Amino acid sequence: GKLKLFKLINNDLLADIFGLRRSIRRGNMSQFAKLVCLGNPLLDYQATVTLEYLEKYSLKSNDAILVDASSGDQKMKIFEELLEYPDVKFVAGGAAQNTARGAAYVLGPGKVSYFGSVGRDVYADKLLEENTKAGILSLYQVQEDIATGKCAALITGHDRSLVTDLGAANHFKPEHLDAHWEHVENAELFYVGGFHLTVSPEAIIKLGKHAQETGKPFVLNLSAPMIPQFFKDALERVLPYTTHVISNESEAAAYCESFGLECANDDLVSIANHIVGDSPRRTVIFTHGLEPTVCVSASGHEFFPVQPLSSTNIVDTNGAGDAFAGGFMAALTEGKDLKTAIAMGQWLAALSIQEVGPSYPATVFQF
Ligand code: 26A
Repeated sequence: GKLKLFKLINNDLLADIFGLRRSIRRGNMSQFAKLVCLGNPLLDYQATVTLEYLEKYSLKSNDAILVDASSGDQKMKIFEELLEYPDVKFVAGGAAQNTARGAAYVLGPGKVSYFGSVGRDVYADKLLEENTKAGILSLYQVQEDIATGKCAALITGHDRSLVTDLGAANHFKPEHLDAHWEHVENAELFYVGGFHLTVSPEAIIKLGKHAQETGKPFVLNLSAPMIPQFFKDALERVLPYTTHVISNESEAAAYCESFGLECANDDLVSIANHIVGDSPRRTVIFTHGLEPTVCVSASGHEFFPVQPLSSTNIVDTNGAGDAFAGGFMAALTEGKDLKTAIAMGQWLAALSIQEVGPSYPATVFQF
């Protein structure tokens, strides 16, 4: 297994990663992380289900939706039903938190911190433990009376349908950033999950303004089709602060429709150009499954082919996009160029796809 994983890594990239690791060993640890992330911390309930099960709740096989726990949404039953599944697994989730773990996996301890809101419960203990193991500094806001958020990751073949009850994650407040502002001031770059647009656009804008004033990179992931579809206004308020926007092809299509673009919804270059707008410094990166990654900025567009993973090596694709962003952010954090950042994103995504859930192999750097 490990040897196969190594084959995935091209030599330059390997040298690069070991180069990074060496610099970590030499470097002195600072109490502030270079990369600061913001998102919704969730615990994933992951299980393989049938298509009939998805149909019962009118779920699409590859999608992410929100449930409203307070309105008696039938889909809340999913969390109880999954407890009866023999293969149900509880894994750390939350899209931006997965990305933070991915970046820390490459960068080593002390380089990544993460803001989000959790409850005071065993779920939060588990998430904190996973973050700590990964070398992330967790800057959680803790809600005394609201449970930590959860996400049912319903796997069918290579697809995953994500059903989220945000819980405590929905109560993150910008004031929590103020309370830890020294971590923001000492950061060198930021990563924000688009999913957080459903929670606190104000918190995102607070970080975005700081990034803009100080000239630090500010990276936003579109996260899911529902973000451009149902949170268009919030997205429009946040986009001006972004230096990089990461998205996949289905989020791009949703953007195209939501913003009423004239181009076809699979014309990724035109859609990306619209997001770049008249910004001289914004880069848009569209992943496209096994198709080449598309990269667009004011200076033009480029395609970066993906090395396909054989279908037998695919365990599940839950978190693949988050892992791409993790590798990409690790490279940006180390000041690497765009080409290297995309290669590292593709590489970490391939590693994550071979693990259960949004996870990374434990032993890839050791024999
Ligand atoms: C606001 N919503 C719906 C969400 C999420 C989410 N993370 C933050 N906010 N819905 C699903 N996820 C996470 O996405 C990961 C896979 O990309 C899941 O927790 C899962 O780990």
